[in-house]
Amino acid sequence: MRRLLPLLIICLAVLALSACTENEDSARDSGNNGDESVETNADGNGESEKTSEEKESSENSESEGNSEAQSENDSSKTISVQMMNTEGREMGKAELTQADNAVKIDFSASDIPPGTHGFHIHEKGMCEGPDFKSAGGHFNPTNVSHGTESEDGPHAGDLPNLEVSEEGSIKKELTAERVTLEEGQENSLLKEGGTALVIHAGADDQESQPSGDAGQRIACGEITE
Ligand SMILES: [Cu+2]
Repeated sequence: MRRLLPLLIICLAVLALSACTENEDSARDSGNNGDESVETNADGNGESEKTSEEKESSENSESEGNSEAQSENDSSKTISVQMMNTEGREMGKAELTQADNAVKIDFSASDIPPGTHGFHIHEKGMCEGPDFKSAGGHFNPTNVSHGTESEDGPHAGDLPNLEVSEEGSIKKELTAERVTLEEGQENSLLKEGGTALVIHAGADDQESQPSGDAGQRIACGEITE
């Protein structure tokens, strides 16, 4: 037994050494794994940082968009409309501004036959002479009857007649109470394609359908941005 004892000790020492080496290796492995997992976390953090930056920038652009939309709906906005006669010559103009729940129309024109003329907002912002039929019918988003004398009326685009002087000129301020310049509204004059101001040869009786028996269109102006 005494002879075997040193051998046993050597064997035990070798076993212990090899066990230590294994532990060190495994410790190193686990250390590497640890490093990898740290890297992964770092990447993950980086991505999440980018995402939050993207969120911030998209929030900023959204808020910019809102402020633009607000400025578009600014009540101080004025739309200028040039009125053309059947020969394509400018004979008047209108300045449209947003009032509380209406649109104020500051209108002036010359070179019109004296007398009473029908005056309406038509549904398309396109004035192609000489008949101006391109402007379509009256602006009528709620699909009701024409004229203030109609039970089921008037159209949003119906306006009072124009009284033109012997000199063939007119200057008038009126309020269109059933329309708006605010975009996105059903009754907006600035809807897609716009709308148009139209003057007729005769008076509007505010009763006949669909347009007051006002006769031919003698002038037209596009209401667009
Ligand atoms: Cu008309």
